[in-house]
Amino acid sequence: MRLEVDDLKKVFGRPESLSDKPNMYCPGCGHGLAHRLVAEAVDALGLKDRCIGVASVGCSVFADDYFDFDFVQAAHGRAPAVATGIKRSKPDSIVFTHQGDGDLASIGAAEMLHSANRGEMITVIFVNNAIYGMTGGQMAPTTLVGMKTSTSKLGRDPKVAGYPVRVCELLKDLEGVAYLERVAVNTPAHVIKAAKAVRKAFEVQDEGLGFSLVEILSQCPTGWGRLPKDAVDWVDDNMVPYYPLGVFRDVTAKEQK
Ligand SMILES: Cc1ncc(C[n+]2csc(CCOP(=O)(O)OP(=O)(O)O)c2C)c(N)n1
Ligand code: SF4
Repeated sequence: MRLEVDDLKKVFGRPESLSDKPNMYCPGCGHGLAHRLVAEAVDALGLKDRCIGVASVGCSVFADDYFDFDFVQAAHGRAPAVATGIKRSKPDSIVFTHQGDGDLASIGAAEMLHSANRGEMITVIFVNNAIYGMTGGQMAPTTLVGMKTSTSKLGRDPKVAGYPVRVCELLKDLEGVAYLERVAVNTPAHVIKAAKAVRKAFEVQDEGLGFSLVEILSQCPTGWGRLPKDAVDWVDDNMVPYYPLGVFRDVTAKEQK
């Protein structure tokens, strides 16, 4: 059968909320996938006109360039504080931060913890790649025990550097938190689950239920010194066992983990 142009149906395209610009991430990086999932959720829920993003400092520092709605740039670690100010002054807006693990769990640990504890009506997209990607692959609070980085050449030693911080586990008992899930973007099946989690987090914010955070285990092939195809396996083999995937808190569900 011969197909005519009119027979062809578009089944995949750029979400409206993403700008028509190439991103600057390394091949195989998970940040771009996280952006796409946010854009898809915002479009699906019809939130684009009310959406305001807060970019942090790290490889995603140019996040504002990749979305087609308003964006603010926060200083390193301060994105939840900036998001709090925006949301409180514009309660009808939908506000989210996009933060790496160095940004969120190290210099920004206090902002993350207290905005969650206050139940700020914001959504945090937390991209955990277990390393400081932008600055050259230094050890982050989330770096795994034994993992080699440019500042832990022999592997992270917990006697010296402590243990990797599990953010979802840390936040799950705070009353202000409405939704917490850890997902990954290293396989198609994980991306599908991640898309649902991101959408749920935005729904929870739109319904005014409290603070929501989605932790996305993400590949950093460059920082890890691995090929993109090996980096996706590394997530399953090394990150998922220490950072289990799943819902940690969901005030809309009867049972919590
Ligand atoms: C106050 C301050 N301290 C340190 C830095 C340097 N710095 C820039 S990005 C970054 C870490 C980024 O790592 P992460 O948040 O994990 O994001 P990634 O690049 O891995 O996505 C650091 C320490 C800075 N910009 N400002
Ligand atoms: S260094 Fe890592 S986090 Fe940064 S863009 Fe490259 S792959 Fe992504």
